Amino acid sequence: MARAFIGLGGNLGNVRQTLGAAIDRLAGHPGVALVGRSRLYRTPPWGPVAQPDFLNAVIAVDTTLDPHALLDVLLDTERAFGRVRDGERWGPRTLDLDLLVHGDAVIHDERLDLPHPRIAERAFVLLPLADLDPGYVIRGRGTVANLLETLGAQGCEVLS
Ligand code: PH2
Ligand code: MG
Ligand code: MG
Repeated sequence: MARAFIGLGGNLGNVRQTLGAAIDRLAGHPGVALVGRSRLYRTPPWGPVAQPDFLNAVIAVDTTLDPHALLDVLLDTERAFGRVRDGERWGPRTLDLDLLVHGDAVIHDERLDLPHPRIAERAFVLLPLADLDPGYVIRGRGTVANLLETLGAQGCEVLS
């Protein structure tokens, strides 16, 4: 059994509803137990693409699935909620589920980079992660709380 953190985001359609339904679907998987759920944040788009604001959240799960099997469940869930992967990288989407951390797993292959390489630069990940586990140490970078203190909120605000 491993504790995993999953980032959720979206900026097309009724995102609040989509994120809630995606969490319910993931929690219903026999290999996944929902342990915690952050507040919801409205976040300015990060990256090179001009696009609407995102809603972002993070959930903590305990899972018997290995990282690649959990990734498959996340990709299935994205498809179930209308995600099409023909758009531009980092462009707008109905639902994005990112595996951020899976126990102690360190993986760099064509499908997975674990821990997720950009956690420490993104307030839209760190803020919801801090709701769940502010003392969590991002390998080689420090705790979530300390990283946030340096980075600031980058315009992200709590919705719920
Ligand atoms: N996801 C991206 C690109 N930019 N910006 C915000 N605020 N939130 C996201 O989830 C996000 C983004 C690609 O996955
Ligand atoms: Mg993403
Ligand atoms: Mg993604």
